[in-house]
Amino acid sequence: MASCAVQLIDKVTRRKVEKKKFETNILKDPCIKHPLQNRWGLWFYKHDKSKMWQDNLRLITRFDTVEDFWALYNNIQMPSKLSSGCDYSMFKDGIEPMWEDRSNKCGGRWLITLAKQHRHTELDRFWLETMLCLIGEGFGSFSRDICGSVINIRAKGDKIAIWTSNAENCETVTYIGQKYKESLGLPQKLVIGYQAHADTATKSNSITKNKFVV
Ligand code: MGP
Repeated sequence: MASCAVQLIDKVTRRKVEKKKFETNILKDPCIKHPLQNRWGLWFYKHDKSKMWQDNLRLITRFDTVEDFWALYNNIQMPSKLSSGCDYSMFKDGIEPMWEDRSNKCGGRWLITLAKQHRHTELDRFWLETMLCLIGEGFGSFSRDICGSVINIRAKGDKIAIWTSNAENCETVTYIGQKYKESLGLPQKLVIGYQAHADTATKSNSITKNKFVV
C-alpha cells in the first residue's frame, strides 16, 4: 500500500517537473513551433482540358504548425496572381478536395461569389481570412464538421467556399455560415448560400439551389 502511494507521488512529481520543463522551453526556445489542432493539406488545381478533373489536382504540402502555415503562405502566389482555371484547396489531412471523398460526399459548401472587380481588392484578404478561420478552429465545437476550403479563380468571377461534412446538419451549417460571414466582415444584408455537393454534382446548368442561406 505504502509503496503504491510512493509510486503515485513519484509519478505526480515527475509530471510536474516535465510540465515545468515544457513551459520553460516554450518561453526560452523560439524554435519550438506552435501546433495547430489539425494537420492540413494545401492542394493546387490547374485546368487542363486534355486530362480528367482529378488528374489536374496536386497536393502541394501538409502543415500542422502556425509557423509552417505562414512559411507556406509567404512563399506561394497570392490567389489574385493565379491564372484563370486555377484553384487552391486547403483540407484537413486525410480528406481529398473532391465531392467523392467520404468526408465530403454527404456535405456541402458555403459559397462566396465575387464580382470580377473584387479580385484586386477583396480576394486575397477573404482567402487568408477563410484559411485562418479553419486552422484557428474558429467555429468552436462546430469546427468538427469542417472539411476544408476552396478558392476558384475564374474569368466569370472568383469563388471561395467552406466545405462541411453534413448538409443535413442544419444547426451546425447555419452557425458556420453566420460566423463565416461575420469573420469576412460581410454586411448582414448580403445573403450567402449553402449548397449540397450532391446537388452541385448533378446540376444541369451553372446554378445550384441553396439548401440554406444566411
Ligand atoms: P468547378 O471547378 O467547381 O467550378 O467545377 P467552375 O469551373 O466555376 O464551373 P461551374 O460548373 O461551377 O460553373 C467545374 C467542373 O469541374 C465540374 O462541373 C466538374 O466537372 C468538375 N469538378 C469540380 N469539382 C469540385 C469536382 C469534384 O469534386 N469531383 C469531380 N469528379 N469533378 C469535379
